[in-house]
Amino acid sequence: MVNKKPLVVVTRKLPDAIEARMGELFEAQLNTSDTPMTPAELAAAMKSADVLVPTVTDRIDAALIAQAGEQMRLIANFGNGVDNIDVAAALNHGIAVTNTPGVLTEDTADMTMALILAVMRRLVEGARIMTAGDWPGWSPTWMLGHRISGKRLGILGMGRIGQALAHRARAFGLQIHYHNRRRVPPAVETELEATYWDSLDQMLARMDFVSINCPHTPATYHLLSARRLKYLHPEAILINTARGEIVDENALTRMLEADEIAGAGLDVFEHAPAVSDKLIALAKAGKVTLLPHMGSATFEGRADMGEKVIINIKTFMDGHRPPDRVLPSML
Ligand code: 8YV
Repeated sequence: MVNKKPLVVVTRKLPDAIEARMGELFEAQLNTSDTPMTPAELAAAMKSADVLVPTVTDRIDAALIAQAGEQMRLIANFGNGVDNIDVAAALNHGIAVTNTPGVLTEDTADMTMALILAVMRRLVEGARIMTAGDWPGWSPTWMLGHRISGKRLGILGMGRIGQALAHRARAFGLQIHYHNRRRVPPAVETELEATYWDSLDQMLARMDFVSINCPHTPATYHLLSARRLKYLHPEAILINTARGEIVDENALTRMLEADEIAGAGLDVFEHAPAVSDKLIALAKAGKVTLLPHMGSATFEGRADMGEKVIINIKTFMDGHRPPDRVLPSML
């Protein structure tokens, strides 16, 4: 085993340069067609590979992990969120888990800001009018949106992405509020002029925009439940670039339909890739902006994520602690 290259099964097509480097370092089994692997194919990979490189689209649950062969030692997730993996089951099985934090922070924060702008200034509706050739000409009272500057933004989850969003939002004149498991250091609060809310309920009731930037864990599943969503006022908009499961999507949809909330910008969905007809109808009506999980979709971001995956595998296989180990305390 010492000189043998580890068998690394990669579940989806990765950037060419990353695949090429993986081919040099490892016995890499790539998925050049990018067809998502079936549960049976994933089980076969768990039985034969030393390392699995899954993505958000692969469900690595306890039943799958139970089928892992003894040689399987590392699940090196291509992605920051690890809610696609039963981490506790993996660790119990003696399989380490790594992720790719830090390198998609700025891109995801950009996309969050983009969604705030899109919803408030009706960017998608405007662009659609132009591509349809339907512009009747300028009018003083047509295609009006709402001013962003001076409004209150409540950030749910003040980690790396939440803080990167706060920096951007301040430049747009927004007032920063946040709720987090732990209060951030005073120096960060001072720099961002951020107001901490111990009570999520109370924060929700006072915000113009709420952005979800926390990970999806058992503790954050439906954190924005039907009960909590009711705290939002009718002019508020909700932005989600984290995970769909954090919001009760049915309850949110009902509130949007009933005009109990003004709009939403969603990059993630509770049952992705399925998106409900009701949400699509709301998007057609210009009430919500929907994106296909594009938060970290930049060439640079995906290359950096791949590089992190390689470093995690290489470090681990060389007998060292990989830089991005996922520990139970992080979940
Ligand atoms: C990734 C993400 O594209 O990293 C994450 O947690 O949500 C996305 O930006 C995806 O997870 C890749 O697996």
